[in-house]
Amino acid sequence: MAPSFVINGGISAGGTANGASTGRVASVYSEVQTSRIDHTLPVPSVLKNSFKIVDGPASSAAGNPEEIAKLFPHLFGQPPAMLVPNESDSLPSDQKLKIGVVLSGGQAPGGHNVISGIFDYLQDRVKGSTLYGFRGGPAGIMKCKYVELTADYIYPYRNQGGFDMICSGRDKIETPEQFKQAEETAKKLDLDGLVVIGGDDSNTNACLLAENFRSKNLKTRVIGCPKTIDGDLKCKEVPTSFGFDTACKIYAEMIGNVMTDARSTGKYYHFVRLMGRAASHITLECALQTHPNITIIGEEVYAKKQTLKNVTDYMVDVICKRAEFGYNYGVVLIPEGLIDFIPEVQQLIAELNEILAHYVVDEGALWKKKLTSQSLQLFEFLPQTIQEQLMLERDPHGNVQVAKIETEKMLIQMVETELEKRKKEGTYKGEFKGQSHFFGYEGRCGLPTNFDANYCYALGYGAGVLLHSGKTGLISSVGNLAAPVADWTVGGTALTSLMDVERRHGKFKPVIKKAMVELEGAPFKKFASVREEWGLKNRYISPGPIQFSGAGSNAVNHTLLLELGAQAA
Ligand code: FBP
Repeated sequence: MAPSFVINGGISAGGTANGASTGRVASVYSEVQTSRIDHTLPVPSVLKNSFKIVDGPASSAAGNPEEIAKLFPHLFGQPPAMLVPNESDSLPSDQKLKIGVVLSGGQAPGGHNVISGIFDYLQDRVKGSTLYGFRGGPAGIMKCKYVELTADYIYPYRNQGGFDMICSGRDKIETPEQFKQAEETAKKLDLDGLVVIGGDDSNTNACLLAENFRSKNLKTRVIGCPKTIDGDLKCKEVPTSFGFDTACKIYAEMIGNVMTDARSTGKYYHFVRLMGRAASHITLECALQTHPNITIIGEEVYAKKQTLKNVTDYMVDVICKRAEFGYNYGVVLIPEGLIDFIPEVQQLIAELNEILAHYVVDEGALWKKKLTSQSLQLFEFLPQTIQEQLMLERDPHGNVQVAKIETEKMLIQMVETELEKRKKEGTYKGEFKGQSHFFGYEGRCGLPTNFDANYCYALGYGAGVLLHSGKTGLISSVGNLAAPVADWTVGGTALTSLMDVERRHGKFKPVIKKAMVELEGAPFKKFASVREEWGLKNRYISPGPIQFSGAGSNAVNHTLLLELGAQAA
């Protein structure tokens, strides 16, 4: 069925400026896509019947609570909320709500299901309500570009990957003028609530917006949803971010394939850089799923204060030992953010950030004089392509765009140089050919796994409940995820409780503390206990494509299971 559109702000959904619709048409879908649209999702049993909301104890912050309290005077200390079964519904059903939703930041499989969940909640429990989708990310809020989301409109996107239902963007609402624009939109649409589906930066922004609206006595409440394939937005109450499960399973399939390729030809070392920005969760999870010969975990490199030379030497040691066994092939996994974890490179990046924030970078390279001698030495040592990539414009949140830094190519060059040296010394007799890969965008818009499809729907449905109950400044939280969906818990966690302060663009700003790979955590420990064996022997696993029914279709990823204390299958 072709969707019926109600579009405002000048550009149609799916996005052309001339008003032509590029929205999805379910009639041209593949059989798998079609079967997924009509797939009925299981929901936590607490959502099926009557419930009430119970508040927990007052919350604090992840760090620097005094600073966070000053930055969020209206929200700091809010308790977590939990849905519990009740004899009758505790929320009014005769109220009509006007809710807005926005997708913010990078795509993550399942985003469309969050929107479906909010929509279905309003349809089921607050009939006559309206859901607006802000188009193109936070800029859609500021420019008041929105589409009214109807049942027909949402239908082709159910259980489908991508963010194209309303599209996303990386803009930030941060200046007083931008907050004013957001206020005007909230007033114009008479919004009761707004759901911000985003990562750590976007949820920080959601909290700032919630604080701002409350300080102005606006009725618009704001709820966040944990999105990012990177898996670094999590805490006890939010065990994982959506999209991580699907993205890792897609990359693991591809890694399994290159492993088989390596084994078949016996002549290549595949260097695979994996997305994940700062944190190495994706790399660690993919290693647990596939058993590569070499895996670098950025957080370990940082903790051990390793240099680029140390990392190269580790790789070369394994390659030399494998050559002695007659293996001149292998698979190496590298996290996207590795470069940012090496203390000497981190120092260089911090200095470059300050330079880029305060000075015009001149062609005469006078700016280089502002680098310390150690950083200048390192900068000059890096290949020119990497130098250029390090100087690229920061994203709107002040981060280096690690997706654009080709660390895998740099490491191949460094490994080659070291192997040549060892060959001359007579300590290496093998052959080395590196093949570089970057798996990132390939995993961000896949059809969501059963896990992500169910998780996102529950997150969206829960966000609807939180807004209906008048909550603001919370992040939708679904827990007990190792159990069957029926037993999942649903509630909200104070966004301020996830926050700390950090230096960005040369100033202190509130940020949601990124959850990095814990070296004392169960997933890393499991990996560390087996990596030596994987290095020398070939214990490759090829997980194959994501399944939606039958064997493995409901398998929860290793990271989540190990973190929850359950055994990975
Ligand atoms: P979010 O943090 O916004 O979810 O982004 C995830 C991510 O896929 C990172 O892994 C990657 O570094 C980045 O987006 C790439 O950004 P872009 O889509 O702007 O190239």
